[in-house]
Amino acid sequence: MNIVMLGHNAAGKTTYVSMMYARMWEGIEGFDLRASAAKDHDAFIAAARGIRWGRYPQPSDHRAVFDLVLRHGGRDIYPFTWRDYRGGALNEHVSDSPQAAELHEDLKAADAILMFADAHRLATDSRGHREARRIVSHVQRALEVPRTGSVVVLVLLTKCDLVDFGRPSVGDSVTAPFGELLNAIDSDEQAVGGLIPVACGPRPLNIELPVLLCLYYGLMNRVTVLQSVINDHIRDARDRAGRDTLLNRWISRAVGEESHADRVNALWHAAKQEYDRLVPLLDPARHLKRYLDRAMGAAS
Ligand SMILES: Nc1nc2c(ncn2[C@@H]2O[C@H](COP(=O)(O)OP(=O)(O)OP(=O)(O)O)[C@@H](O)[C@H]2O)c(=O)[nH]1
Ligand SMILES: [Mg+2]
Repeated sequence: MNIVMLGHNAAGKTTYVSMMYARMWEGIEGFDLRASAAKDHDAFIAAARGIRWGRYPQPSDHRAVFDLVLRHGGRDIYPFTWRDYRGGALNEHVSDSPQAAELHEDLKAADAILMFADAHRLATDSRGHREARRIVSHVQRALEVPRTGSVVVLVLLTKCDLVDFGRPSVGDSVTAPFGELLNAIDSDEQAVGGLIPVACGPRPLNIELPVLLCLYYGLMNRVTVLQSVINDHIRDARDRAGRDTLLNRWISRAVGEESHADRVNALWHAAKQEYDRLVPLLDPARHLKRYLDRAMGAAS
């Protein structure tokens, strides 16, 4: 699964991924995350420790790609890749910035897109709205490309600890730039999306919800693909079994070709292999759904 974060300079991307990793590394409801590279793990944990004391990371100067794995009950179940862009890439043109071109390609290939928008800036500065519209147009362009699977699009409203949502019209002002995109996602059968307020720092809010939502949909996509491959193998095996005759076995052996019976065996074997990949995902997917239902019920 490919998860891509995008958002303007200082929107809070690097802060979020560090806090998210540290929270998930500690574990939640039997799930935890591990980074494949020890240096990524150490950097996330050190950054998160600082953020909890109010010391935030430096602006990113390059695109970073992290290989992570979701674990359940201490076992690796679902590897995924997480991409952090430097905010500056959003203002550059695809024709003269390799990073802007890379961002566009990554968005088209993403299974989940996390859009970061600084809620405090949206509530207090009109530049925040222009920036949000630019992110929206990047994502809209990527969603126009035909896809084979589904995509999750979440808007993370960052720095909510700095915003007083009780003040009149603040909520509308913060969410307005995303309304049209979220309506389009609602009517798109291949996309799911929504807005999630988050805060990182001494009083964190909704740190694990975005990542677990993405991983749930990724996991369910994988389950659907595996089920469909297994069904195809079983259907082909039954079809071939209907054509298996003694004559076909003799002739195939005589000319050194695969008989219908050999093919049936190979298809059952392939179906069994896919089934062995599918089974370890089912229990975690059910657990994750139960957790998310509860978390979203509590948040609404
Ligand atoms: N109060 C508050 N400040 C935050 C929060 N998250 C991030 N910040 C502030 O926002 C600044 C930028 O955060 P980063 O995570 O570096 O932003 P980024 O999106 O990675 O920025 P670039 O790397 O420049 O693209 C931090 O230095 C903090 O000052 C938050 O939840 N609450
Ligand atoms: Mg950064």
